[in-house]
Amino acid sequence: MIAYYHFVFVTLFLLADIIECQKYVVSLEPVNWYQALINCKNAGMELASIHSEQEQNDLDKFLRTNGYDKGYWLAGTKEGNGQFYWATTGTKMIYTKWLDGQPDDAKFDTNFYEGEHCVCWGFPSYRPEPIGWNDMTCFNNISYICQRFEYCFI
Ligand SMILES: *[C@@H]1O[C@H](CO)[C@@H](O)[C@H](O)[C@H]1NC(C)=O
Ligand SMILES: [Ca+2]
Repeated sequence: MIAYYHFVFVTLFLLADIIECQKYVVSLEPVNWYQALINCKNAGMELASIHSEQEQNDLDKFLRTNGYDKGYWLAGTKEGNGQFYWATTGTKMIYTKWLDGQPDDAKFDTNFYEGEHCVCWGFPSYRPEPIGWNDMTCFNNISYICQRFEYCFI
């Protein structure tokens, strides 16, 4: 009997594929981009970044199935030369999913005409949320998405 149970356990283990998968958590507490970066870290996670169409679609699916419909900070920001990169991974932004007309580096009186240097998912004030990214003033207070890799079975 002991040998039999052992066999069952080993078989299940070998049949299960263990993969890395992304876990997302949304915070609806409105904070600026810098605070979002810190809050995710304090939660043992990272502000979300998107590196492929697959990740874009996964995150979109996550937001829709959980009923989220707002703008959210992502980890994208700009270097001095205007090149966008992901602050959490330090990597240049290669895959992008900008909304039509974005990034527009819009200059308003509310950002002291300094433009928009941080990246968010959609527009915080639009319903329904368009699918894509927008550059926004880093000091705007909006919701944000944290992510973490976890192991999961498929
Ligand atoms: C963001 O929230 C902080 C703290 O409540 C506030 O001091 C700040 O003025 C807000 N920033 C903007 C751009 O509304
Ligand atoms: Ca913009």
